[in-house]
Amino acid sequence: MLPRQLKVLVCIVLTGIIGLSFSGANVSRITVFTVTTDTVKACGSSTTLTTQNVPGYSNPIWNDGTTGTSLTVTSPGDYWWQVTGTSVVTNGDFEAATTNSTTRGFTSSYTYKKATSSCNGCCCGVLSNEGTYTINTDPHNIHTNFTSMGDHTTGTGQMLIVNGAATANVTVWTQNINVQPNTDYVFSVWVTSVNPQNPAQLQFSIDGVPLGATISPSSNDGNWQYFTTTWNSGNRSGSLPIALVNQNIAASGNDFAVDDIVFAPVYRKNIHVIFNPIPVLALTGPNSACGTYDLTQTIINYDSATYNYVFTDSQGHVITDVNAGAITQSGTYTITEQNKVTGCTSAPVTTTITIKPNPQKPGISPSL
Ligand SMILES: [Ca+2]
Ligand SMILES: [Ca+2]
Repeated sequence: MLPRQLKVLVCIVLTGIIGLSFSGANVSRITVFTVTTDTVKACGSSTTLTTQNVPGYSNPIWNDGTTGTSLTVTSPGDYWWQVTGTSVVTNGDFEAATTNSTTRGFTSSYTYKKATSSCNGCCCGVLSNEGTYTINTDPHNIHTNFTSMGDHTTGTGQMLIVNGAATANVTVWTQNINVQPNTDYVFSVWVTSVNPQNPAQLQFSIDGVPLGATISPSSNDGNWQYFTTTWNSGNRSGSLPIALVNQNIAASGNDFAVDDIVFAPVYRKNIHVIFNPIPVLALTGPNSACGTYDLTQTIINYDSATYNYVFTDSQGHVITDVNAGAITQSGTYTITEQNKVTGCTSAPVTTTITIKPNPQKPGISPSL
């Protein structure tokens, strides 16, 4: 049999090991310099969580998809916020020069068509054939059956416009990027159909490996939709190809536009929220006493082992000595109680104390 003290020590050590392994599971999912899970201990049933400033990172987003620097939560449990670093994609907004394949910044298995080129025998413009793409400010400029609309970046900028091929697994857009090890990245893109038939079915891929769910914009042309997935680099580093691959094999329709491709490191903080109850303080009263009064006597279920009590008089002065005989003046006194472990404090409660003078001893009256 282990002595009791040793049992307690073993329990503490085991608890520590379990705690460390839980934290370690989180570390693998987050950026190398994010190594902690914050625990927030709140009083009551609601608290507001706030993000930290992380230099070089912006656009905070929470686990429920809301954005902004704060989130009010009303349930205990696990939450996270995330900020995004600088995108490492070149020309992800397609605003750079387009006729130069170097400044275009990406390659494609589709055939590039210069938007201003002629297309002999084409029905509808330079993008009449499946498996072709260009970069332009309006899909209607390069295919008469494509909807006229603006880009996502500014509404007047350029976008990647694609007439999808009737072959699966064709790379629409790919670019080599440098990744850091053990870092979470967000890979995101804005996509819209430019023709309502057979919307595209795109997929993110990294180093040839498909990633995340299929990206399928609605058939509502010009409705830019956001698609995103995250990826942890693990032990990978250096240059890797990231890509958008089309899985739709429909020849009819399957026409889409892409804009604002982002691949950026993300910083995520996990937050574990615990709610502790707010103490409810109840007082007796009004009370009266002869000569002096002990303020602790007015507290129902007085428990100095669990709570710290703060007593103030009607002028707001804190009374440090409240035990027997402390109160000699009539008045309204205010008391709060604070749980010593959780730090949660009750609402202040007031009580009125009336101090009566002690009766004079018979025989010493000056009138006698
Ligand atoms: Ca753009
Ligand atoms: Ca098509």
